[in-house]
Amino acid sequence: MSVNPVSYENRNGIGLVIISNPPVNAISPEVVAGLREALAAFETDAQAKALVIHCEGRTFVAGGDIASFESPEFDTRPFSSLLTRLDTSPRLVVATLHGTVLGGGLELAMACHYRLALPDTRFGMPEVRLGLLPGSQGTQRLPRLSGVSLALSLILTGQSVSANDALAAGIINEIAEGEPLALGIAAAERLVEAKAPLRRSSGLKIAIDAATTQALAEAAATAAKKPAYPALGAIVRAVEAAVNLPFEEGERVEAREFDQLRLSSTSRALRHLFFAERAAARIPSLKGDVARGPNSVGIVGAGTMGGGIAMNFANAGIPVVIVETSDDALRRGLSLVRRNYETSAAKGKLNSEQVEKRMGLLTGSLDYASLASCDLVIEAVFENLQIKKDVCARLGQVCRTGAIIATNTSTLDLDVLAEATGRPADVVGMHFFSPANVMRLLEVVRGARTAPDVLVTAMQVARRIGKVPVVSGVCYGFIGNRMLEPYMRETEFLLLEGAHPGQIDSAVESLGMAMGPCRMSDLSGVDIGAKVVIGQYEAGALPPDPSYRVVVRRLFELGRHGQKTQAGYYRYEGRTPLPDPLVADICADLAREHGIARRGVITDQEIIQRLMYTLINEGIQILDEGISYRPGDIDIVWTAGYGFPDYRGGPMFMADQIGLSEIESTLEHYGRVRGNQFGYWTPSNLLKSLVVTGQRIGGWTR
Ligand code: 3H9
Repeated sequence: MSVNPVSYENRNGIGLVIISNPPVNAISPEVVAGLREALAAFETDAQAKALVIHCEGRTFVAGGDIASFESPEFDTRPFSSLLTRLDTSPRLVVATLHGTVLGGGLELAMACHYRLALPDTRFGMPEVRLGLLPGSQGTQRLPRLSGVSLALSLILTGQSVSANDALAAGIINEIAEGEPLALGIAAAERLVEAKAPLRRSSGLKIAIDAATTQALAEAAATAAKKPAYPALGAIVRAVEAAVNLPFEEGERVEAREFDQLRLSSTSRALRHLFFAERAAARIPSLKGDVARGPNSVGIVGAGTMGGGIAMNFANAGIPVVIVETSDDALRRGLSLVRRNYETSAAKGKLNSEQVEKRMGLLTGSLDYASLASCDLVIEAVFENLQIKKDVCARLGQVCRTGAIIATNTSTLDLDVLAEATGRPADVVGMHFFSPANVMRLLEVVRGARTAPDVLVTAMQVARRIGKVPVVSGVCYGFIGNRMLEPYMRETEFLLLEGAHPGQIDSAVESLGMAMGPCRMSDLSGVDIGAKVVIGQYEAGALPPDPSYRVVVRRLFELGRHGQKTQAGYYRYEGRTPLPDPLVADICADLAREHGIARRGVITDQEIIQRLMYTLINEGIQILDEGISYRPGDIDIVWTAGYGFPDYRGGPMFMADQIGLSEIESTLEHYGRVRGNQFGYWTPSNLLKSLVVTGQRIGGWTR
C-alpha cells in the first residue's frame, strides 16, 4: 500500500504541509499529487491563518525526482501550477528550510511568501549539471529575488550558496536556529500578528540596467562557446524572458526549453551519470559490513603521487604520516605539496591559515615504525613489482592488527602484492589518478582475498576525501587502463599506416574527448607508457605481434619522453604541441620494418571507430569477466578519470546510442580489412549475445 508522502493538518490555526519522501524529499509525481491534495485542504480550511511548508528528515526538497524525468508523460506544469497557487494565496505561506534546498526545492521555497532557514542550509539550482534548466519557474523567480547577475551565475554553474549568502542576496528572509517546524510556525504566527504584507516573488520588478544587460551578454557569449551543453543557451534565453516578459510568458518560455532539454541526448547522458555515480558506491555482494574507521593515514612514498594522495587526506582534515627513504626525498615531496597549496592560495582558493593547517596535518618520517598506529597505509612507491613487494612485506609487519594496507599500483597484480604482506585480507587497491589531488576518480581494487569490511572502508574513505570510487576486480590495468590498451594500440597502428598525431587527436577531440591519445601520452610521459609496454613484454604478456606498440617504444629509445623533453609525438614550444616531421619519418621507418602498408587517406570516421569501438568492446569484455560490476561503473571511470565527454554518458552509454550491432559489424569489418591474426577485432562474447537478443548494454546485469 502506498503512503501519501504529503500530509496536511491544522495546528492551532496554522496549516501545515509536511513532505516526507526519503531520502531527499524529491518532487516525485506522488509528491505533486500529495501537494495538490494538501493545498486544496488548506484552501478550504477557513480556520487556518497561514500555511507552513516543512520537510521531514535530513533535508528540505533537494529537487525534482530525476528518475521521473525518464517517463514520456513527465511534465513540469502540474508542479508549476501548484507553485502559482502558493504564490497567489491570499493567506501567508512560509517555507521553513534545512539541509539542501536545490532545484525544484528552491522553486517551491521561492513560491512561498516568506523563507526562513537553519544556518547550515545550502541553496542552489543544480539542474544544469543534468543538462537541464530549472523547469518550475526557477528562472523567473530567482532573478526577481537575487538580481539577474547572481541568478545567472547560480543557474549556469549549479553551485550552491550558504544561508548567509542567500540572506544577503535576498533569496531568503531569515536565518534561525532550532527545530525547523517550530521555527516555521512561530514565524507564521508572528507575521500574521504583525499583519505583514505578503511578498510575492512573481510580482517583484527586475532592474534593467547596464549590469543586467552585460551579465546577459556575457552569459550568452559563454553559452555560445559550449554548444555541447545546450542548457546554457536555454538558461540565458529563459532569464532574458524573465527580464523582458511578464511572469506567465517567461514561465512558458522556460517550460518549452525544459521540455526540449529533458529529451536531449545530453541531458539523458548526464542523468545516467548522476545515477551511475551513486550506483557505483554500492557493492552487490556485501551484507551490512561496517567500515573500519579510519582516522589516521600513512603513505609510503613522497613522490608526485604520494604527495598528491596525502593532500586529499589533509584537505579532509585527516592527519597523514609520510614515509620516505631519504631526508632529501622527504623534503622535496613536502615542499612540492606546500607549493601546490600555495598555488591554490595565490588563486584565492585557500587562505594562508588553511595552508598552514593542512601542512600541519602532514608529518614526514624516515622510519616505517611511524606507521605502526595508522588505520590505513597506502603505498605509493615506484611501479616495480619487486620494490612494491618489499614495501608490502614491511607494511605487513609494521602495521597494527586491523589496519588496512592499500596499494596504489596501476598495473601490477594486486593479489601478488597482497600475499607479500602476509595478511591479504587487509589489502585493497586504491588506484589514484594523476594529479591525485585533482582527479576525481579512484579505482578501488578488490583482491581475491580482500575482506568485505576493508572494501567498504576503502569506498567510504574515497567519498570522505571527495573522490568518485569505482570497484574493479584484478586484471592487467584494472578497468580504465585495460580499456586504454586497445585505444593506444590502434592509435599506433594508425600512425604506422600514415595518420598524423594531430589528425588522430583532433578526430577524437571532435567527439569530445578532453585530449587525444598523442597529446595525452606526451603529457603523462612517453617513458611511462613505454616502460609499461616493456614490462609487459618482459613478463611475456604481449600479443605475439612484433609490430605491437612499436611507436611508443621507439620514441622512448630516442629520448622523446613527451612534454618534459619538449619532444614526443609532437615537438613543443613551451607547452604548445607542434607537428614534427621527424615523427612521421619514425613511423614510416617502423612501418617499413614491420611490413605495414602506408595509406593515402585515413578518415576521421575510421580513427574514431578504430579507437572507440575497440575500447567499447574491451569494456564489454570486462563486464563479461566480472571485473566491473555494471556498465555504469565503466562510464564513471571514463568520464571521471579519462576525459571522456560527460555529455556522451561514457563509453557504455555511447555504445547503446551507436547501436551494439553496428559496433559488432564494424569490428568484424576491420577484422576482415586489417586481418585478425591476434584477435584484435574479435567481438566479445557478451557483445555478440546482446546483439542476438537485441538487448542494450546499459540494461545488462550479471
Ligand atoms: C529539478 O529539480 C528540476 C526542477 O527544476 C523541475 C522539476 C520539479 N531525484 O547524493 P546522495 C537520491 S532537477 C531522485 O548519495 P548526499 C540519490 O540517487 C533536480 N533521487 O546523498 C541517492 O539514492 P540511492 C535538481 C535523488 O547526501 C540518495 O538520494 N536537484 C535526487 O551525498 C542520496 O543521494 C539535484 O540535481 C533527486 N533529485 O547528497 C540534486 N537527489 O541511495 C541532486 C538525490 O538510492 N542531488 N537522490 O543511491 C544531490 O545533489 C545530492 O543527492 C544531495 C545529497 C546534495 C541532495
